[in-house]
Amino acid sequence: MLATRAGSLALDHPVLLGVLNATPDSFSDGGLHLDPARAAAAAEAMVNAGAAALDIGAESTRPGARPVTAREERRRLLPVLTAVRRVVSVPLSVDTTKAEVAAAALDAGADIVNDVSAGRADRGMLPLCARAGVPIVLMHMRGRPATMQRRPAYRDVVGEVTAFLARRAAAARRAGVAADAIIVDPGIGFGKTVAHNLVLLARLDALAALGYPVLVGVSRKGFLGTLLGGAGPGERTYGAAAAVALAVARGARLLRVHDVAAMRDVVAVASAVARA
Ligand code: HH2
Repeated sequence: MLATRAGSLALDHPVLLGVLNATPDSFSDGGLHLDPARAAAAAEAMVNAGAAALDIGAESTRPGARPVTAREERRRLLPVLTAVRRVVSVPLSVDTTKAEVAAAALDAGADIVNDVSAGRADRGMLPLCARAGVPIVLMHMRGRPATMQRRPAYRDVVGEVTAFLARRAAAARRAGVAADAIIVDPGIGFGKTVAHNLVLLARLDALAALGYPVLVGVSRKGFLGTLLGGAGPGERTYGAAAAVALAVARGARLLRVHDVAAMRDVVAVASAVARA
């Protein structure tokens, strides 16, 4: 179970985290949800379609993305977050690597921090989550978004990613984050080749064995396009469905997705089979 200020997520069944990007440049939904009213409508639709929580970000982390300042990130994020908070009661996570942005988001009604740098980008992040008593997602990334896809190399990608997340979880606990407020994520697409992404998904059980709930984000990502012969982000839903189903079978507890209605059915069936 994951306790948040907006209620608990019972993670005995996998749940969906709907993605809402308040960015002009996200790779699949850039520009769609910068307007607070449109974002709020999209948030309501995702919750009605079965999202147990929503993840709101204002800085794209797609390969090659340029970093934005904390000021610009707050300027994009806060009106959207405030509008979404007014219309939905599910837990909201904020996708940011900056403690200043996370703190402002927590004040505006966010309940969870999703840090793709696992607390490395800003040393204030883990202490902030500890003080606020909010859960944090610790994700593995090799390098930074601007450069992470330049020749990613590992000797043993599953071992290295698992060891990294164990170290970051230990750092979070040293900073005062409760053990049951930690979520780990292999960071599909973050400094990884297609083969790395596939083996991480195939061996997700190794990550789950750390004992923290595992979050996986495959939705619309580039490795699906490669496997599907060059399909664009909007044509990757069935491919994502296969990856989500297998991730659920290997122990994923939170699935970060754009296409909530489709993935609700995928998760319902995959988790029923996994538990049979
Ligand atoms: N993927 C993206 C962004 N944030 N956070 C976690 N924990 N795990 C992920 O896999 C993950 C993430 C990238 O997807 P998206 O938000 O759709 O695109 P962009 O980074 O271009 O905004």
